[in-house]
Amino acid sequence: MDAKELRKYFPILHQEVNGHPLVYLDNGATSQKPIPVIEAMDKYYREFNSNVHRGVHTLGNRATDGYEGAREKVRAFINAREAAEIVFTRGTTSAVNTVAYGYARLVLKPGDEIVTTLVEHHANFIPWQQAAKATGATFKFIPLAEDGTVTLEAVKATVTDNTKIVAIHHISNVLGDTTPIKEIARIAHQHGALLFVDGAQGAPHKKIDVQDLDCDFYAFSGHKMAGPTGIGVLYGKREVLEQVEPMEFGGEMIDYVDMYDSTWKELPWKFEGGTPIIAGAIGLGAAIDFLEEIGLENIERHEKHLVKYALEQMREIEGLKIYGPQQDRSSLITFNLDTVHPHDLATVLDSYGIAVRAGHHCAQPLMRWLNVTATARASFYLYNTEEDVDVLIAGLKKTKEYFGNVFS
Ligand code: 7TS
Repeated sequence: MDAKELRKYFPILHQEVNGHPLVYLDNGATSQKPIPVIEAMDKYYREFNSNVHRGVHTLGNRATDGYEGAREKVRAFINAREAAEIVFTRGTTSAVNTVAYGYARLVLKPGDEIVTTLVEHHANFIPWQQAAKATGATFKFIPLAEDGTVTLEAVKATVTDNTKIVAIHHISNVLGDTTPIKEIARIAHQHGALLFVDGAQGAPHKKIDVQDLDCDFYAFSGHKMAGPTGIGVLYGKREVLEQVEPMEFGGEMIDYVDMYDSTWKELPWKFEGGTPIIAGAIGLGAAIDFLEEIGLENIERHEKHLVKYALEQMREIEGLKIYGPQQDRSSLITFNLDTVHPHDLATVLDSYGIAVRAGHHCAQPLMRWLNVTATARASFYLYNTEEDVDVLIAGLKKTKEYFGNVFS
């Protein structure tokens, strides 16, 4: 895999920001889009824009084929058993809410438990917290190891026969750790609980096989994996999704509507009320083709190399603190530099054309656990290079020098 070669497909990368070539290291927030994705959506709007599942006219059929074809691409991408197990959502956030509202809030009762961790992104935290509050269920946390990772011993010690849902990240957007999903699924299932996996930082960076992982749900967002914003995926095992009620009612999702009651379409359409995200799904399908052409294994290897390359140099910078596991990290590095506020750090880096994220990363409970208010984060994707890392390191050194001079 040649990252430099791949950059050709991403027009946005070829620009200057503040007089410097753009170094985009905010892929954890959203990734850039390659030409085939932009063109697939453009083609839909120019050539066969139409609503889906409705008519018999030619454009409508082409749009339906494009939309349902994308669902099949997602199915193959994560090796789901059938396309009916792939629900299109707006993103990870709406996928979690679909299950929190359509299942947790309807079936949980006092005494039941939802088990999660303090590492979760708010998207995989607040919907469960509020479902627990609404139902009287207990909201429980798996204790973290010193470096913030989740050990199987801790999972075993937390999950009980009262646990109904375990909700956990696959890869953390702050710590970059990978949780042992397959083993956690085994523990959850031994206790009769369902496992919901937040794969927002998993699916873009790693080959996912939901049958092998044996999770009950797996959620991810198109925009973090070279696809467009506004489209995401809720995977669920058929027998589990059958038990989830739709939370959006209206057109497209019904079977039969009577004066005082209605019935729903079969899976997955009962969850896709209203005109669906047609262009988004087509764009996501093109993104999947693009990623598969490169190979998820190659992408993962490339990113791990960049993280290792960056970590080696970052460890040399005095006063730079890195959060999360020191080994076995996925595609991102979260850090703080001396007492420089991460927003100031990100602002100085931006003046050199380097885009990193600063803030609480939608993980306030984790920030509190880490005893910080905010951090900076550099997150990589397939088009980042060693040169990008070199520019980041030089930027960090200049920032240190700048603030050192200001404060001394
Ligand atoms: N879960 C994780 C682990 C995430 O990293 C994010 C977004 C979400 C859920 C929510 O995804 P959405 O597409 O529904 O918004 N993470 C980030 C981030 O780290 N910086 O900006 C968004």
